[in-house]
Amino acid sequence: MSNKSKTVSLIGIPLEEGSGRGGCAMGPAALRIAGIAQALCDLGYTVEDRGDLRPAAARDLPEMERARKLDVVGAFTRAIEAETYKAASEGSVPVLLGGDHSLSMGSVSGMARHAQELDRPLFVLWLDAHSDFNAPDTSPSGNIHGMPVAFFCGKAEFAPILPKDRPFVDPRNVYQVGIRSVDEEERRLISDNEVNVFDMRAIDEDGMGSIIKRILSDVRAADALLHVSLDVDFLDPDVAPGVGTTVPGGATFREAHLIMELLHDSGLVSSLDLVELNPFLDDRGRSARVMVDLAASLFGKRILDRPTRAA
Ligand code: 6HN
Ligand code: MN
Ligand code: MN
Ligand code: MN
Repeated sequence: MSNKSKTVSLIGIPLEEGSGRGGCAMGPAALRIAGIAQALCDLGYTVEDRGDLRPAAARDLPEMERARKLDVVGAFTRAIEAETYKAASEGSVPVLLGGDHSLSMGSVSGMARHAQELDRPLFVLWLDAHSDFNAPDTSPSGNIHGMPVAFFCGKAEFAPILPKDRPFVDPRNVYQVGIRSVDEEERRLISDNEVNVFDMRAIDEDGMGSIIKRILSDVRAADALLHVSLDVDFLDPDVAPGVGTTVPGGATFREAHLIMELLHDSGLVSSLDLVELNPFLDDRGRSARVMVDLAASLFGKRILDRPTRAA
């Protein structure tokens, strides 16, 4: 992504039905007001804002008690999968402006389809307080934003949302960083499926830089595309309070920026989700601005120029 002649496609996802509360639907507007387009423009990219997706609820998808608002989330998943796939196929970097985390069911699935066509694997870097690996039958809440990773790995049973021939992501190619809240059943699922989890203790012990460099060398060795999914609650609530599922003990401002700086230098990132921002809970736009600033670092904003080293 160090090629500054690249096009970035902003795709607004005013989706909050996966989160069980109101507010995330205002996320795309807040990220735009916080200056996401200008920040990327200033770095030399061609920025194309594709507006907001607003699909009608899918009538073929039933309301499931353990997967609330499946008709809305499923309709979004279909629209997001198609739009993300299209933007990536056209050679641009899709940036999803969320919207709750159920949007990643679509964005990651769309990137998996794109990667399959290139005959390359898709790796996912999941920056979150939560593993989001519940299935309808394990979820304590029934909120689909706790299930996207299980969905795109083909491990969660829903009514059929995407066509059967769509590829899943290998859970062993999913790297989760920042984790500090995992439900009882979910704990067993992530370990049975061999998801790579770096919890907050691992970060405390080994340091963020060395963990991210290890992950990036795996991605490079596999010649994979890398999708990055950034949940606001990855950050410590003191840094970013504008989210419905705050968990204490999260990443610091600098830890998060270091990840983005290393990701940029790696040149490996193909696509990005900015999710779970709830402007109704934010403190005068602070969390929206932090998310935009992190995106800018991922796209090449830096403190000082330095010789690029292999990550
Ligand atoms: N997120 N594990 C909890 C649940 O309801 O499944 C919380 C999920 C949070 C989801 O923050 O994107
Ligand atoms: Mn760059
Ligand atoms: Mn999440
Ligand atoms: Mn979360």
